[in-house]
Amino acid sequence: MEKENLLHVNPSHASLPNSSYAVPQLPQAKATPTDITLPVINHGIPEQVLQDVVSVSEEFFQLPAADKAHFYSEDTNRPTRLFWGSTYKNSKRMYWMDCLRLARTFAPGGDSKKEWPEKPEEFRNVFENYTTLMRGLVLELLHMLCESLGLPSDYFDGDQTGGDMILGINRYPPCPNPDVTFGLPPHCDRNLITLVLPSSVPGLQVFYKGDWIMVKPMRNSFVVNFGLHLEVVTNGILKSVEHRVITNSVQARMSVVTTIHGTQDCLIGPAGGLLSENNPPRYRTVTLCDFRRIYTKSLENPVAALEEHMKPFMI
Ligand SMILES: O=C(O)CCC(=O)C(=O)O
Repeated sequence: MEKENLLHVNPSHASLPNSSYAVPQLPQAKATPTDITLPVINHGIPEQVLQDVVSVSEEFFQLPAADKAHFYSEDTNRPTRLFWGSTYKNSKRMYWMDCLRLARTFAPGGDSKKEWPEKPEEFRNVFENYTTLMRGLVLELLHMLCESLGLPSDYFDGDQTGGDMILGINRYPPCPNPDVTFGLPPHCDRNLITLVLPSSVPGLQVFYKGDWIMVKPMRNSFVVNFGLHLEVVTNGILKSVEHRVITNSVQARMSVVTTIHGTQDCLIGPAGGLLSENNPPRYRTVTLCDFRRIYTKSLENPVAALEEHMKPFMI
């Protein structure tokens, strides 16, 4: 697989259809651990905004390689970068995807936009508007989750959500051999919560009760994945869902993934309000920075089940 080839590939998947969705029903979060993926519908983000996000993203990938080459980097510390074939530094395997990663800071005085692509012309404005709206939506969702769990609704306001918002604009070109090639391998998101804006081409699968279930793309909706940070804070009530992306040989697929992060030094541990004699803490409290370092290190060991990587944090 040539880097140059993937950087040249033109997307061919259908544009996002237009319609709206209904409100998510939270599971009985208080009662039992929950491992599901939620769709968010009636989210209030105008359809035109979503269409603009999809079209400028497609246009970006269609640019000549020379316009994209300087974004290409394998340095995982670079907040805005274009890469292909792998998400994990230590992985020896390559995957059938291109990704443009964008960081947006909401810290006073921060201006991450200046690092973003200037082409297509509308790119920066479209994503500045989108990330602002997405922050509002995510905070609202977190408030709802907290109410459903019996936590103060502002539990995640502040440093728990104070890190950069990281977007992954993923493009999976048609793959000549989908039977042996993943778009993305099975993984759990490490951050607090993720909202995926999928295209109409299926490909995202979640692991549920021993089977890989295809997530049916819903028009103008977001798929919500709970991250490991949320799993720890909820003491395992909201489990991070293992998911992967499969490829197909006919149509390119795109997804725009919004991830919410805490500040590096924020503490991740079970929320006191969820603990009791019958529900003692299942996870240790660590800084986000340590959580990421230890979890990433653990991924270097080839073990069977993903949940093994959470062992260093389990009590
Ligand atoms: O492409 C998708 O639908 C999901 C992508 C994903 O899981 C990720 O970027 O971590």
